[in-house]
Amino acid sequence: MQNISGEAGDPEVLMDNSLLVKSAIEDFEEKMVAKFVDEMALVYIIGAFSAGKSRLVRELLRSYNLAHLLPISSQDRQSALPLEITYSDKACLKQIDIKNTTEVELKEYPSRQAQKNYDSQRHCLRLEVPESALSLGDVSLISAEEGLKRLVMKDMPGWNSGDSFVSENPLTSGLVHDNNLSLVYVVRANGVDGQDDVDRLKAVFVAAEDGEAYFYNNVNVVVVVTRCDDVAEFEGIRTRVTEKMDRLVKEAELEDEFNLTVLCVDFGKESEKRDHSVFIADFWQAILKPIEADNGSSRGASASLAKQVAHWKPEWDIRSKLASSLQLLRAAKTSIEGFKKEGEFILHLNSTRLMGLSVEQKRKKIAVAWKKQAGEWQHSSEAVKSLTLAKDHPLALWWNEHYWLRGLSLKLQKVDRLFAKMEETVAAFPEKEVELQGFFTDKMEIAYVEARGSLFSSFYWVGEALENRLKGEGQDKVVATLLSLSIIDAKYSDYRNLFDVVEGKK
Ligand SMILES: Nc1nc2c(ncn2[C@@H]2O[C@H](COP(=O)(O)OP(=O)(O)O)[C@@H](O)[C@H]2O)c(=O)[nH]1
Ligand SMILES: [Mg+2]
Repeated sequence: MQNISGEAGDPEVLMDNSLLVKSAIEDFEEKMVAKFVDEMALVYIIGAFSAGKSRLVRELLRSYNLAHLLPISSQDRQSALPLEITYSDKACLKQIDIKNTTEVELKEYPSRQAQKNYDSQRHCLRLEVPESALSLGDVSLISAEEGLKRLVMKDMPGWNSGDSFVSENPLTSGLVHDNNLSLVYVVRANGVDGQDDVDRLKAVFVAAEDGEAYFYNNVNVVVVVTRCDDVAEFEGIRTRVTEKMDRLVKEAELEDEFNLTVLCVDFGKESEKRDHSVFIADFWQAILKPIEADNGSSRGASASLAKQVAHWKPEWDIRSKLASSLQLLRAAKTSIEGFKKEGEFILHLNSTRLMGLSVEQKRKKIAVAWKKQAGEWQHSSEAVKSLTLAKDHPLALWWNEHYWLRGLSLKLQKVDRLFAKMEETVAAFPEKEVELQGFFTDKMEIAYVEARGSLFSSFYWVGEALENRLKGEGQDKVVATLLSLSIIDAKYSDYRNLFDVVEGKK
């Protein structure tokens, strides 16, 4: 999955600032990614027993090395309970009691014998995998609910080829859901021309036409023809499947709302571990077709993340706090620039003009002249504190602790200290005759250079860059820019520190 930090496995050694920023961004992403809503898009995988349904699931998920959690695919009838496959960050297999909505985590895929102890109407297995194709982003399905949606594929127990379809209701007999994204029909190459599955398919199409089985945007059917061991036959098989489907669809009067993809594949022997990456990519694309338009630009983890950020509740809007932060930085800049003018800390005052005054009067006069030059400086701690984000804000760690306010308060504290030092120095202005400019240069120069250097560091330029770039921008862009700049800034300052250490400056 693509993420903003985008550098999992980066061989480069990360240093302090980078580690802080990186961990804070990961924390942010974790908080954002977890926002899946309950609404799901369903895709049933149907077909006769031994057509290759479970094998299809195994092949789709093979790269995750979860062999022990995957449905058993063999010549024997294996599946008794329906298996749901859906998205989660972490792989796991659960057995769900639909009625009680309870679930138990399983260590391995249960044998058919073990599955038989449970009623297939009431129980199902659910495999959760970090396959990004199963995470749909914030697409709109049937409700207007906002949030990330998951795709759920259901590997249904197969039927015996040749059995006629007796049940009147394809919904209760597990051929189609009442609310579908797409339907996957798996058939062996040598069964394509047979009549075995015709009644069931037709029942599905009729239910779709009636509206009993709802499909988002057209009835999208993906036919997976397995055991197609001769590439030369692909074209012919595709044509025959298409003609057959067209005929059934026409009989169900569904032809205007029908969308078909036929994929031919030979999975081969399991032990061969063939590469099916092209087939897999085609497969995901085919079942996601109904939400393609909605999806196009918004799919992918970072795109959906942007969409979520753009829809944050008003209390989470960081833009005004950001603007206040930048204002503080600007005030610090103005103060530092006024602090020393034309090379002097107390311009427009010299020893001659202090002659004849008592020490209190001298100090008072210096204080007034200095305030006039440098302006008022409010100690920064209260102002920074007021910019803290609430603990439940997804960016809280990044903003409050690891980067933004940390950087801001470090800079501002230097200015605080500089002003405090100046006040002390003025208050300690000596009774005896001293040359005014020389006295202040002596006492203040080092602190001043340090505060100035510290303020005008990479963090300051991040603020400057933001100021120019983010006027009137949406929050998603603001957050994305902030996070990317923080990565660059952290890296830069780490290298800078390292360089200083090597150069002996630290
Ligand atoms: N050679 C070959 N074997 C396949 C193919 N598809 C499925 N099989 C095998 O056919 C058997 C039945 O498949 P399975 O997935 O269990 O069928 P299901 O009943 O539809 O779930 C298993 O041994 C699979 O490995 C294929 O394309 N080529
Ligand atoms: Mg199976």
